[in-house]
Amino acid sequence: MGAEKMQGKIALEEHFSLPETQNEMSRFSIPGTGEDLKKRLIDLHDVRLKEMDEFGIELAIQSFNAPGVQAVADTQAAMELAERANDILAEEVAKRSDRFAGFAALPLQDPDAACKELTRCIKDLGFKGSLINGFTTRESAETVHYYDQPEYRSFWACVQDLGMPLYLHPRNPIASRMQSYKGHPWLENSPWAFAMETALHTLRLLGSGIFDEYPLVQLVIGHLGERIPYDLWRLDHRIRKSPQGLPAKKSMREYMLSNVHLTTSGNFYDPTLHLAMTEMGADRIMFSVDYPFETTSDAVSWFDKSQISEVDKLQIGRT
Ligand code: GRE
Ligand code: ZN
Repeated sequence: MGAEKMQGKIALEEHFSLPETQNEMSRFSIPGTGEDLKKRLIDLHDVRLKEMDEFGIELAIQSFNAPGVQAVADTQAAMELAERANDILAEEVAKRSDRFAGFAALPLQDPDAACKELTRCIKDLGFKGSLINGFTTRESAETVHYYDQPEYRSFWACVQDLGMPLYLHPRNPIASRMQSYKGHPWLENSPWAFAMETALHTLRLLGSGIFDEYPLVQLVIGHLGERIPYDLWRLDHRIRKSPQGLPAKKSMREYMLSNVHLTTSGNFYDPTLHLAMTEMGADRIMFSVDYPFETTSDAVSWFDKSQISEVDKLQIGRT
């Protein structure tokens, strides 16, 4: 039997913010905990690190809060915010590079600028990849740019050349597409809307043929796959019967098994993990918390005791 408390875990959907990007998140916080959440988002070296020590997380890859740079309509402002967030993160990570690493925030309002910033973050700042908060807004708050659009092909070439993963993180649909949630605010944000939006974006990417063109690109999606593993069989089953001009050469399952990894962020439940492992294999699943939107205690007290083999636990938790 392995130790009950696993040491040396690595987590990779962990968030920080800057003071100027905190307001957009206040509506997500649980009433009464807003100020604490804000403090936790700014802090790296105090409570965050103490909890990592307490719960056996050796390394946590940090990323800029959602929707962050993706929601900045002005391209120049988005470029400046990304650069600032990445510089500050690099500075903080450098203080404890044994415990923290960084994912780049990228101004996808301009695909070339995003490639330049990603190159800088990986080559000069030592970041481990990027984390993108869903589609990008550009010019006006009501625009939506998904990365299967042709203007992003050069960006995907850049991601492949640099050889580092891209984490596709949730955001809400834009206001004009939230009609279906009207009167049901409990379904907005993290309970449901985040996953629907992120699953749709992921499936758009898989179906668009981007991974035929750039087969080495590795996407990461959180929350044990944003519901996709559960429906993977049905997706391919129905698409096969009615492909409707699908550009991609392979099945969704094939892309999931060659181009996508999942994390356990905010989804701390054995049956869901078992299903994800059955569909994806333990080597495509990685432990994460989603700090500070989730508690380290909830994530770890579940994961350390989850009913999986010690080999799988090590694979998912660290290797
Ligand atoms: C997240 O970034 O993961 C997040 C939010 C807001 C609420 C929940 C959540 O930004 O997981
Ligand atoms: Zn998150």
